Amino acid sequence: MSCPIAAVPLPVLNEQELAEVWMSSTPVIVRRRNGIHYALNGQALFGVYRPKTAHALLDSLAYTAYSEIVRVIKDEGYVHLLRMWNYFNGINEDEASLERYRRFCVGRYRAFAGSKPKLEVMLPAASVVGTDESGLIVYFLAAREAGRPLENPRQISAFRYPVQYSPRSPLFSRAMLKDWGRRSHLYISGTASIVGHRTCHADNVQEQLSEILCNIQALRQHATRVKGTDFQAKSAQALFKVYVRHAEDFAGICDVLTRELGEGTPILYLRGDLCRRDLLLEIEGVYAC
Ligand code: 3EB
Repeated sequence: MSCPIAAVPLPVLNEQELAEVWMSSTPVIVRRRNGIHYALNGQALFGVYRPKTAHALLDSLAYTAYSEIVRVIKDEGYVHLLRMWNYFNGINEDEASLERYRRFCVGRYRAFAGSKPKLEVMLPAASVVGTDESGLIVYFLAAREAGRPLENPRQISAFRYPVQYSPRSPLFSRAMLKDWGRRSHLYISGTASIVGHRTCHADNVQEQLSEILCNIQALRQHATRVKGTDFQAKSAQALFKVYVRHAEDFAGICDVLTRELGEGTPILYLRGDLCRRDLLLEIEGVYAC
């Protein structure tokens, strides 16, 4: 069976097409179950979920997605979710009087709260991005052995946000630290211009970008402190994905990021919508050292 592919319908803004590839240095087994196409290698399980039907409200689709994912990783013995990527259309549009992002949060909460009583200590890092094409797609990385979720000292944990953002809290952690033997990875969630729980610089994309870089810097510092591994080191490798709401902001963002992160750092730019209407961009990444 061929390896799982997550075809995410977000336009690439880079001049040269880039693809994200998760590779294993040990042999991989590929399986398909419950709408999930997945690969496992003894340490990690990478999976892609697509719903069989789209005829349901998004909370119900998200509930089913997360329930099926949790069932598969438990059956396979890769119970620790490290990182989730979630993409669906109409993220800021109302569906039966509730914004679809909030419906997504409600469904995810119901699935997680049902399977994880002490969820605050084991939530995966995550990204949620809006597409133009219809449909839900979730891809994820899970492991046999737990990682360590991290919160951002500059931000209120999303699972403690006030109720104004969603009737059920967004269940994700700001980052996930994971040891893979000799190497450690730091998975950074989709990071926005949010300090405390509030959006900052609602109408200024360059200021949002600076705030995001501060948030990511704070996470790296925090990870270095708790782990003793230097994610600040020059030798740490990094990869980023940038979601941009307005394609016309791409050039200005690209200029600054190339300068800040260095010419050699791979950055994939995608056109997508974000969880709050006032968010103009979000950045996620992986550090390895
Ligand atoms: C935020 O910090 C911005 O609901 O899983 C970023 C990453 C955001 C993940 C999620 C939401 C999620 O609240 C939005």
